[in-house]
Amino acid sequence: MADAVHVASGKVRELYELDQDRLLLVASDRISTFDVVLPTAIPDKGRVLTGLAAFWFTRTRTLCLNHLVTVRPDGRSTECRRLAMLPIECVVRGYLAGSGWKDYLALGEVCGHRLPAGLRESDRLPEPIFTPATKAQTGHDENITRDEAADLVGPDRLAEVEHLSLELYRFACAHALERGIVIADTKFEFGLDRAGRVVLGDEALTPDSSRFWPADQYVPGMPQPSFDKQFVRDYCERTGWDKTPPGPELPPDVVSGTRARYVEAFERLTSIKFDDYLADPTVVLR
Ligand code: PZK
Repeated sequence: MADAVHVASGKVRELYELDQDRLLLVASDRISTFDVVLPTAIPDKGRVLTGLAAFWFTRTRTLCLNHLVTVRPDGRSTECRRLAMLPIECVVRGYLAGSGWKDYLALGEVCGHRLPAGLRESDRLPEPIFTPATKAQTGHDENITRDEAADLVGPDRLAEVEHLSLELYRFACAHALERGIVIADTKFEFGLDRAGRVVLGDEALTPDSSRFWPADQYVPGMPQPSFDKQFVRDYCERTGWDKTPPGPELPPDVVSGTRARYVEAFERLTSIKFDDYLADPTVVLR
């Protein structure tokens, strides 16, 4: 990392430039909840997310080009191809949660998708829907219509990333459900390579870029527990924290329980022991 120039910071990740063509994406162990990064880290969270994203990139190579070059021996750093990122977030929803549920309640539709009447919170949708959003500079991403998204990337590009997003989601959703995890929704970010081809970038199909729910506890008609962050949310609610920064420090049992949930998600989805990943992160690339 000696020669890497820092180019950007996300809430829990850092981005460095390696050379003209390659970036290094480093996932920290920081965790955010209710949009606030907490002062306490979850050991190995960054490694779980990095390994999981690399696993999905490897498994979906035949569906879609992606930016993955390799995962470094530290298990938390992804070398990737530099892309010209498209200015939209490609969200796919298979279930009605978050802003999708809010928009459905207020409008009866989500991003121009007319939905059946009488759906309940967390219900599975008849078909997964593509609901693009803008990358808000500050605060929260904002759902946009297909027309607004087409104005930002062009109608042909939009049709292409919509198709790819739906294919990726369908594949991952089926794989995860067989392993007891509902991927309620997820966000993809695409870019263009030098040849002008659409390439999947960022992290994909991780619990930070998706809503993961435990399938064995799925009960529509109410909000669902988060597969990974529920202990953290419950603890934060118990402390009476007002959800403005700074967030509370987490006690050791919440930290260890949350780490165990991340590791469980990794092992269920990849069928690889997390210790084997720690010993050699390239196990997810085969
Ligand atoms: C890129 N981000 C978001 C992620 C941050 C910021 N392959 C790529 N090529 C060019 N740009 C990006 C990527 C990727 N991935 C991703 N911003 C630019 C981001 C993590 C930390 F600070």
